[in-house]
Amino acid sequence: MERTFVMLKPDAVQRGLIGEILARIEAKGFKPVAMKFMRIPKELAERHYGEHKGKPFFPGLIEYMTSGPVLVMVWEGENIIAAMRTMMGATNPQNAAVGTIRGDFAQQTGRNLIHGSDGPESARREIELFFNDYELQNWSRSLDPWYIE
Ligand code: DAT
Ligand code: MG
Repeated sequence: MERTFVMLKPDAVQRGLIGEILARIEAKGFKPVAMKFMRIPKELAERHYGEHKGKPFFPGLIEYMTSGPVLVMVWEGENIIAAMRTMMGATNPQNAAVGTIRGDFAQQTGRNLIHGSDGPESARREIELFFNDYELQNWSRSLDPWYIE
């Protein structure tokens, strides 16, 4: 089963959208593997977004991501990396479809509420960056067969 790294960014926390967003992910049937409420140190934010270093929006992005607490998580499910990206919607909320998290709740790229890994490589890298092995729970739910045949 595939795993992905998800983060509710400082604006999601400040706006009181944690419950709303988690309800969507949970209702989909995805399984939580790890969760941590934390303030990201600058160096960690820079490593996480390393691919964007040097771009004009990078300093603002790091300032935003370190401006308050975030909820970092690992979730598990069928094809979950792509599925979470679909549920999140486009990076620019103005292009995000209605029914997606960014499409329903956000207006600007610089305040787009949520991060999700964009592929298996980045999922592995990001999970390792934020979590130790003992923080990742391998567990089974009695309802699992009602989500996955
Ligand atoms: P995503 O978060 O959808 O994976 P990304 O990896 O291209 O998008 O960019 C990471 C974050 O950086 C994005 O969520 C918000 C910020 N960002 C990207 N492009 C931006 C831009 N043109 N202006 C401002 N912020 C931007
Ligand atoms: Mg990305």
